[in-house]
Order: sequence, then structure tokens, then C-alpha cells
Amino acid sequence: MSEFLNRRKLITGGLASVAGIAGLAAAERIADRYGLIPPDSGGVWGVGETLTYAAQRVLMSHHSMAREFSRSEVSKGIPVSGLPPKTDPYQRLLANNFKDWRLTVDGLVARPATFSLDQIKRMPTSTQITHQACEEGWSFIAEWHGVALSYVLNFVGVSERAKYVVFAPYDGMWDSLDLLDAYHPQTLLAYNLNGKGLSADHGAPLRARVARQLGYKSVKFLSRVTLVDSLKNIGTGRGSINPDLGYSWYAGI
Ligand SMILES: Nc1nc2c(c(=O)[nH]1)N[C@H]1C(S)=C(S)[C@@H](COP(=O)(O)O)O[C@H]1N2
Ligand SMILES: [Mo]
Repeated sequence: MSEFLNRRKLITGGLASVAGIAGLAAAERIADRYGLIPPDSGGVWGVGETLTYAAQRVLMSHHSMAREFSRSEVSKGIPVSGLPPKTDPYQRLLANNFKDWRLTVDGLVARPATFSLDQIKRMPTSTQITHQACEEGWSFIAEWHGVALSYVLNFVGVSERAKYVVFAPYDGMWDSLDLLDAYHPQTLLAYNLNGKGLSADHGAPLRARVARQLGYKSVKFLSRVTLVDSLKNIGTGRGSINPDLGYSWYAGI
């Protein structure tokens, strides 16, 4: 039996006992549905990543929410990690106030679409005051405003086969989420920060905001959102550029 099969057995076995559901077959279905085997599970550290991910996935229910704060708790200064691309096409779009910018939503969806910023702003809005922590050790509380990613996903109609949402930005710092986090009510496509349109530094014109994971999952300068059933053929196949840089794909906090 391969290492993968052993690990899979461990996860589905754990699911069956923790969730108290009827047997391995049901657990297998859940593991499959929510992709409990993370894409960066290969290699020496893979087993650890897999267990952390699976444990959090099982212990945190679908509805577990990141803490929200009051306006008086909003941080004074907001650090920046990852400056905007200095090159075209980003600079060209920025110079024109993002009038020509479009978000493409494609992949395993019924109705692939492109949206202007105005179209996105006309969608139902969602606001949160949450804490964003960077893996480098700093953090801040800020108010984010945008549209729930779930709204956009429902708008385009996600295929039964889809398992991940891939965020492609203009600077190559791509990342992805499983559908559990993608549909989470605190996962936004944000265009305002502390009541103002996003500055280029903070990811204009649109960024992901993923309240339950470390800052690097909140991808800035978005260009495209793609639904896929596997991450194997993207980049080095580990679901994000971050595992290549030494950080895990799943960054739950
Ligand atoms: N496209 C893109 N998104 C990104 C980054 C980046 O370099 N490029 N940096 C990430 C990291 S490491 C963090 S901590 C947050 C920081 O968000 P901020 O610069 O708005 O504080 O953005 C994340 N999103
Ligand atoms: Mo970060």
C-alpha cells in the first residue's frame, strides 16, 4: 500500500470516529467532497501538513467564524506585504483607475464571466472588521468591504466536479482555497479597506479576504478566479506559490 493510501486511511478513519458518522464509506465521501488531503501533502513534511489540515477541517465546523471587532479596535497603521507590480498590465490599469480592469471567473463553472469593478460593486455587499496576521509576525485589525465570494460562485454556477478556487493575481503570488473556505461567509472579494477604495499597496482594485487563514491567503491585485478539480497541474502542483517559499498551503489560524 502506498504512503498516500495509508495517510488517506488515517484521515478517513479519524473522520469516521470524530464526526461519529456511519463508517468509513461516509467518511471517504466527506474527505473527497472537502478535499481533506491538502495539495502540498507530498514529501517529508507532508504527513504533518495533512494531519493539521484534516484535524482543523474536522474540528472546525462549516460555520465556525473568525472573531469580528468593533470600529474602535481598528489598527492605526496598516503594514504592507507585497508591493504592487511595477510593470504592465498592472501599471496601465492603475493609471486608468482600473476602468479597463476585469475580473475573469472561469474553469469548472456553468457560466464563465468577466466583471468590471462597477459590476462587482453592484453585487450584495458584505463588511467585516477582522484581524489579519502575516506569517512574518505582524498583524492588524481592519474593516474590509466587498462581496462574499460565495455570491460570485453562485452567480457563475460552480460545477459538482470543482474542488478548489484558484486566485490569480497580477504579481504571480497565486494561491487557492478549498470550497469550504471559498463558500465561508467571511471569505470576501474586497474592494474597500477602512471605508476607502483599496490602495494599490493593499491590493487594488480587488483582493481576496480570507478571515480564517494567514495573510498570504488573502491574495491582492486579483485578475482571475478559476474553479478546478485538481491543483496538480498548476505551478509546482502544491496549490499555491507559498509552499515553494516554505509556507504551507493551508494556513488556518
Ligand atoms: N498578490 C499578492 N497578494 C498578497 C501578497 C503578495 O505579495 N501578492 N502578500 C500577502 C501577504 S504575505 C500578506 S501578509 C498580505 C498583506 O496584506 P497587506 O499588504 O494589505 O497588509 O497580503 C497577501 N497577499
Ligand atoms: Mo504575510
